[in-house]
Amino acid sequence: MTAVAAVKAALRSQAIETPSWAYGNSGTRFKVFAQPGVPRTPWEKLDDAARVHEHTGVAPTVALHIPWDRVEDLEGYAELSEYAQERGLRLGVINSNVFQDEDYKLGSVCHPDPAVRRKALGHLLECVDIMDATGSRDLKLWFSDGTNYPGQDDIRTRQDRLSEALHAVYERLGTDQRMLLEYKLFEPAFYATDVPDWGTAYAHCLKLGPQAKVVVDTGHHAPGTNIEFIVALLLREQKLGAFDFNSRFYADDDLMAGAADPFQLFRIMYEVVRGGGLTSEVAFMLDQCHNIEAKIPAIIRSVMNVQEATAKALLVDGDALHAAQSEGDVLAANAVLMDAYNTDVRPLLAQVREEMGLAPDPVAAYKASGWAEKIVAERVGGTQAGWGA
Ligand code: AOS
Ligand code: ZN
Ligand code: ZN
Repeated sequence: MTAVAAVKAALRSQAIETPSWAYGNSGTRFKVFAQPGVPRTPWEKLDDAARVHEHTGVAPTVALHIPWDRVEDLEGYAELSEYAQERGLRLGVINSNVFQDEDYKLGSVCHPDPAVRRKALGHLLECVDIMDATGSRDLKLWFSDGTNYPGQDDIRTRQDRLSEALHAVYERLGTDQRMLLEYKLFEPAFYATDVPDWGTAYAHCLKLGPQAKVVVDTGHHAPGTNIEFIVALLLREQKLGAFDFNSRFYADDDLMAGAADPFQLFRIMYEVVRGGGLTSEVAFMLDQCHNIEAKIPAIIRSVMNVQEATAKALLVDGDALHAAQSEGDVLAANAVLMDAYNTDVRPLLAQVREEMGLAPDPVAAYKASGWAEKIVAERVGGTQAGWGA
């Protein structure tokens, strides 16, 4: 296989998971701007996700969020999974939610009250039941747990409580299932988050075993953090389970992946390629919200941004880079990387799409499809999906 053919093959087989919540209404704590045509049910979210996959060819799975995508019972989840399959999709990562109940004011699995901890654990275990029904491999755990004031609760005891819950969930996993632990520097807790960084997530996952992996959400770091270093290290330790891609200017902005800092996304994807992480062992998910822009084309654009960063990473001339690095030629080594980054990969990706039988420009194809007008006309009445619904 020629080098270009190998790059194309890698791009064809890449899979980017879209989040069900990105299709619903979202906003900031100041205002949620509702958009016409937004899905009212998990089924309608899958209809929209199918459009993203139809036009990009690389977004075959959809992450669910419980309870935002709650259906009647376990049979309902199995039906939802069939519905997805009929549309050429599969259900992906199950996202748990132990942050939206009154009971969780002081935390969930780290809460000082054992009854609240039991309730939170019950939800996490229920999510594994749902995974059994949907055929999902991964459970994503993000905890809003933390404290706002020094002394509010005992930092170390909270780690013990966290560990206890994680072990209980781990034991419940089937042999082919995994749990993905996400970290976040701050928010909603402002003094001490219980899983604030990759080190904490890694330490817990290491103790749990091989089915526990770390999720890197690109928006969850302090400004200036070298995220690609974290990626390289986690891959080396076989502990990188997934990405939540999005981009940020300030904090957890959840803007379109690759929009604010495409160079950072390239550097991350380079470490993924370098570390052999471009496989199904790493789930490449988007975790974004489209507050003011049209949702489906924004998701398509985000998928394309990840593809572009991946294509550039795949184009890095490994031999030339290795030679320059071995000779200690700093400038030449940097130039190899920059050459790849500065390559316009849009024609290559257009070609890849045409070879897959797709239109070369997915956003234009979506616009021409009439789907946006159709959903505005048809999705009348009912309650639109959105944060907390
Ligand atoms: C929260 O900040 C996170 O990024 C999570 O990944 C969260 O689970 C996701 O946004 C769905 O609620
Ligand atoms: Zn996330
Ligand atoms: Zn986040």
